[in-house]
Amino acid sequence: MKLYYAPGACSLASRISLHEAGVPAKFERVDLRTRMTQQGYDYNSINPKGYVPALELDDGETVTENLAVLSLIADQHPALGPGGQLGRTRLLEMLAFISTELHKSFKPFFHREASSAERERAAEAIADRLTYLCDRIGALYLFGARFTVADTYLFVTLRWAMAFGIRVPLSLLGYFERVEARPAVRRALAEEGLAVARPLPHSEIERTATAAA
Ligand SMILES: N[C@@H](CCC(=O)N[C@@H](CS)C(=O)NCC(=O)O)C(=O)O
Repeated sequence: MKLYYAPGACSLASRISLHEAGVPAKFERVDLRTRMTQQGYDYNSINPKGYVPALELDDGETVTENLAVLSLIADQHPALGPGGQLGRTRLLEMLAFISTELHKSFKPFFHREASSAERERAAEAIADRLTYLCDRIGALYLFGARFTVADTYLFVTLRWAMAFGIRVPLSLLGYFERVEARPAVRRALAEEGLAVARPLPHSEIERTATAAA
Protein backbone atom coordinates (compact mmCIF):
# COMPACT_ATOMS: atom_id res chain seq x y z
CA MET A 1 0.00 0.00 0.00
CA LYS A 2 1.29 3.44 -0.85
CA LEU A 3 -0.03 6.87 0.07
CA TYR A 4 0.74 9.84 -2.18
CA TYR A 5 0.90 12.96 -0.04
CA ALA A 6 2.12 16.51 0.37
CA PRO A 7 3.38 17.63 3.79
CA GLY A 8 0.63 19.14 5.95
CA ALA A 9 -2.02 18.65 3.25
CA CYS A 10 -5.30 16.78 3.79
CA SER A 11 -3.38 13.58 2.99
CA LEU A 12 -1.96 13.92 6.52
CA ALA A 13 -5.35 12.60 7.75
CA SER A 14 -4.86 9.45 5.69
CA ARG A 15 -1.31 8.99 6.99
CA ILE A 16 -2.44 9.35 10.61
CA SER A 17 -5.31 6.92 10.01
CA LEU A 18 -2.96 4.33 8.49
CA HIS A 19 -0.68 4.64 11.52
CA GLU A 20 -3.62 4.42 13.91
CA ALA A 21 -4.71 1.27 12.08
CA GLY A 22 -1.21 -0.18 12.27
CA VAL A 23 -1.10 -0.64 8.50
CA PRO A 24 2.40 -0.88 7.06
CA ALA A 25 2.45 1.54 4.14
CA LYS A 26 4.86 3.40 1.91
CA PHE A 27 4.59 7.14 1.46
CA GLU A 28 5.54 9.07 -1.64
CA ARG A 29 5.65 12.85 -1.66
CA VAL A 30 4.01 14.80 -4.47
CA ASP A 31 5.09 18.24 -5.61
CA LEU A 32 1.72 19.94 -6.02
CA ARG A 33 3.16 22.57 -8.36
CA THR A 34 4.96 20.35 -10.83
CA ARG A 35 2.71 17.33 -10.24
CA MET A 36 5.79 15.13 -10.05
CA THR A 37 6.27 12.48 -7.40
CA GLN A 38 9.39 12.11 -5.30
CA GLN A 39 10.47 9.20 -7.46
CA GLY A 40 10.10 11.27 -10.62
CA TYR A 41 6.73 10.03 -11.88
CA ASP A 42 4.03 12.19 -13.40
CA TYR A 43 1.43 12.31 -10.61
CA ASN A 44 -1.36 12.91 -13.12
CA SER A 45 -0.81 9.38 -14.38
CA ILE A 46 -1.49 8.11 -10.85
CA ASN A 47 -4.35 10.48 -10.01
CA PRO A 48 -5.59 12.39 -13.06
CA LYS A 49 -7.31 14.83 -10.67
CA GLY A 50 -3.83 15.99 -9.70
CA TYR A 51 -4.44 16.44 -6.00
CA VAL A 52 -3.55 14.40 -2.94
CA PRO A 53 -4.36 12.02 -1.35
CA ALA A 54 -4.22 8.91 -3.51
CA LEU A 55 -3.92 5.50 -1.91
CA GLU A 56 -2.48 2.73 -4.05
CA LEU A 57 -3.73 -0.62 -2.77
CA ASP A 58 -1.74 -3.85 -2.82
CA ASP A 59 -3.89 -5.20 -5.68
CA GLY A 60 -2.95 -2.19 -7.85
CA GLU A 61 -6.24 -0.30 -7.45
CA THR A 62 -5.97 3.39 -6.55
CA VAL A 63 -8.45 5.15 -4.27
CA THR A 64 -8.68 8.95 -4.33
CA GLU A 65 -10.70 11.52 -2.32
CA ASN A 66 -9.95 11.82 1.35
CA LEU A 67 -13.49 10.84 2.28
CA ALA A 68 -13.19 7.57 0.34
CA VAL A 69 -9.68 6.80 1.60
CA LEU A 70 -10.67 7.41 5.22
CA SER A 71 -13.89 5.43 4.99
CA LEU A 72 -11.99 2.54 3.38
CA ILE A 73 -9.50 2.51 6.27
CA ALA A 74 -12.41 2.53 8.76
CA ASP A 75 -14.16 -0.28 6.84
CA GLN A 76 -11.03 -2.40 7.07
CA HIS A 77 -10.30 -1.39 10.68
CA PRO A 78 -13.69 -0.99 12.39
CA ALA A 79 -12.09 0.24 15.63
CA LEU A 80 -11.47 3.50 13.72
CA GLY A 81 -15.19 3.99 13.06
CA PRO A 82 -17.95 4.97 15.49
CA GLY A 83 -19.50 1.48 15.61
CA GLY A 84 -23.18 0.79 16.23
CA GLN A 85 -26.01 0.19 13.82
CA LEU A 86 -25.77 3.53 12.01
CA GLY A 87 -22.02 3.80 12.57
CA ARG A 88 -20.97 3.75 8.93
CA THR A 89 -23.66 6.27 7.99
CA ARG A 90 -22.72 8.58 10.85
CA LEU A 91 -19.07 8.38 9.86
CA LEU A 92 -19.86 9.25 6.23
CA GLU A 93 -22.09 12.08 7.42
CA MET A 94 -19.22 13.52 9.47
CA LEU A 95 -16.59 12.99 6.76
CA ALA A 96 -18.84 14.65 4.18
CA PHE A 97 -19.35 17.63 6.50
CA ILE A 98 -15.61 18.00 7.09
CA SER A 99 -14.81 17.56 3.40
CA THR A 100 -17.49 19.63 1.70
CA GLU A 101 -18.35 22.22 4.33
CA LEU A 102 -15.10 22.69 6.22
CA HIS A 103 -12.17 21.68 3.99
CA LYS A 104 -13.67 23.31 0.89
CA SER A 105 -14.19 26.57 2.75
CA PHE A 106 -10.40 26.96 3.01
CA LYS A 107 -10.14 27.43 -0.76
CA PRO A 108 -9.55 31.22 -0.68
CA PHE A 109 -6.65 30.67 1.71
CA PHE A 110 -4.98 28.26 -0.70
CA HIS A 111 -5.22 30.54 -3.72
CA ARG A 112 -2.97 33.53 -3.99
CA GLU A 113 -5.41 35.42 -6.18
CA ALA A 114 -8.27 35.32 -3.62
CA SER A 115 -9.24 38.74 -2.29
CA SER A 116 -9.12 39.64 1.39
CA ALA A 117 -12.93 39.95 1.33
CA GLU A 118 -13.18 36.36 0.10
CA ARG A 119 -10.81 35.23 2.83
CA GLU A 120 -12.81 37.08 5.48
CA ARG A 121 -16.05 35.46 4.32
CA ALA A 122 -14.35 32.06 4.27
CA ALA A 123 -12.93 32.60 7.77
CA GLU A 124 -16.43 33.36 9.06
CA ALA A 125 -17.90 30.27 7.42
CA ILE A 126 -15.10 28.12 8.85
CA ALA A 127 -15.55 29.60 12.35
CA ASP A 128 -19.32 28.90 12.15
CA ARG A 129 -18.71 25.31 11.15
CA LEU A 130 -16.16 24.82 13.88
CA THR A 131 -18.67 26.18 16.38
CA TYR A 132 -21.18 23.59 15.17
CA LEU A 133 -18.57 20.87 15.72
CA CYS A 134 -17.92 22.06 19.28
CA ASP A 135 -21.31 20.68 20.27
CA ARG A 136 -20.41 17.41 18.58
CA ILE A 137 -17.24 16.75 20.55
CA GLY A 138 -18.29 14.08 22.99
CA ALA A 139 -16.27 12.85 25.95
CA LEU A 140 -13.00 13.13 24.05
CA TYR A 141 -13.51 12.98 20.30
CA LEU A 142 -16.15 13.56 17.60
CA PHE A 143 -17.81 10.23 18.46
CA GLY A 144 -17.27 10.24 22.18
CA ALA A 145 -14.47 8.22 23.72
CA ARG A 146 -13.69 6.50 20.43
CA PHE A 147 -11.05 8.05 18.14
CA THR A 148 -12.12 7.66 14.52
CA VAL A 149 -10.77 8.55 11.08
CA ALA A 150 -13.03 11.62 11.17
CA ASP A 151 -10.88 13.01 13.99
CA THR A 152 -7.78 12.81 11.81
CA TYR A 153 -9.48 14.94 9.15
CA LEU A 154 -10.81 17.50 11.62
CA PHE A 155 -7.33 17.69 13.18
CA VAL A 156 -5.79 18.60 9.81
CA THR A 157 -8.35 21.33 9.17
CA LEU A 158 -7.77 22.72 12.67
CA ARG A 159 -4.04 22.96 11.92
CA TRP A 160 -4.89 25.04 8.87
CA ALA A 161 -7.35 27.21 10.79
CA MET A 162 -4.69 28.00 13.38
CA ALA A 163 -2.09 28.66 10.70
CA PHE A 164 -4.37 31.14 8.93
CA GLY A 165 -5.38 32.89 12.15
CA ILE A 166 -9.00 31.74 11.96
CA ARG A 167 -10.95 31.86 15.21
CA VAL A 168 -10.95 28.38 16.79
CA PRO A 169 -13.37 27.86 19.70
CA LEU A 170 -11.61 27.16 22.99
CA SER A 171 -13.06 23.67 23.43
CA LEU A 172 -11.66 22.71 20.05
CA LEU A 173 -8.22 23.87 21.12
CA GLY A 174 -8.36 21.34 23.95
CA TYR A 175 -9.53 18.73 21.45
CA PHE A 176 -6.68 19.66 19.09
CA GLU A 177 -4.09 19.16 21.82
CA ARG A 178 -5.65 15.82 22.75
CA VAL A 179 -5.42 14.58 19.17
CA GLU A 180 -1.95 16.00 18.66
CA ALA A 181 -0.70 14.09 21.70
CA ARG A 182 -1.58 10.71 20.18
CA PRO A 183 1.51 8.68 19.23
CA ALA A 184 0.26 8.02 15.69
CA VAL A 185 -0.29 11.74 15.17
CA ARG A 186 3.17 12.63 16.53
CA ARG A 187 4.70 10.03 14.26
CA ALA A 188 2.87 11.32 11.19
CA LEU A 189 3.83 14.94 11.94
CA ALA A 190 7.47 13.97 12.40
CA GLU A 191 7.48 11.97 9.16
CA GLU A 192 6.18 14.97 7.24
CA GLY A 193 8.68 17.27 8.92
CA LEU A 194 5.90 19.23 10.66
CA ALA A 195 6.40 20.83 14.02
CA VAL A 196 3.99 20.09 16.83
CA ALA A 197 1.65 23.03 17.56
CA ARG A 198 3.23 25.20 14.92
CA PRO A 199 0.97 24.61 11.96
CA LEU A 200 2.28 25.34 8.48
CA PRO A 201 0.40 27.72 6.21
CA HIS A 202 -0.47 26.29 2.80
CA SER A 203 2.14 28.42 1.06
CA GLU A 204 4.70 26.62 3.20
CA ILE A 205 3.10 23.27 2.42
CA GLU A 206 3.74 23.92 -1.25
CA ARG A 207 7.23 25.30 -0.71
CA THR A 208 8.17 22.32 1.42
CA ALA A 209 6.84 19.90 -1.16
CA THR A 210 8.60 21.69 -4.01
CA ALA A 211 11.91 22.06 -2.21
CA ALA A 212 11.94 18.45 -1.12
CA ALA A 213 10.96 16.96 -4.48
N1 LIG B 1 -11.70 16.52 -3.16
C1 LIG B 1 -10.36 16.20 -2.76
C2 LIG B 1 -9.60 17.48 -2.53
C3 LIG B 1 -8.19 17.19 -2.11
C4 LIG B 1 -7.38 18.48 -1.99
O1 LIG B 1 -7.92 19.58 -1.95
N2 LIG B 1 -6.06 18.30 -1.91
C5 LIG B 1 -5.17 19.44 -1.85
C6 LIG B 1 -4.27 19.36 -0.65
S1 LIG B 1 -5.20 19.50 0.85
C7 LIG B 1 -4.31 19.43 -3.08
O2 LIG B 1 -3.72 18.42 -3.44
N3 LIG B 1 -4.25 20.58 -3.75
C8 LIG B 1 -3.46 20.76 -4.92
C9 LIG B 1 -4.31 21.08 -6.10
O3 LIG B 1 -5.55 21.02 -6.01
O4 LIG B 1 -3.74 21.37 -7.12
C10 LIG B 1 -10.37 15.31 -1.53
O5 LIG B 1 -11.22 15.49 -0.68
O6 LIG B 1 -9.49 14.43 -1.43
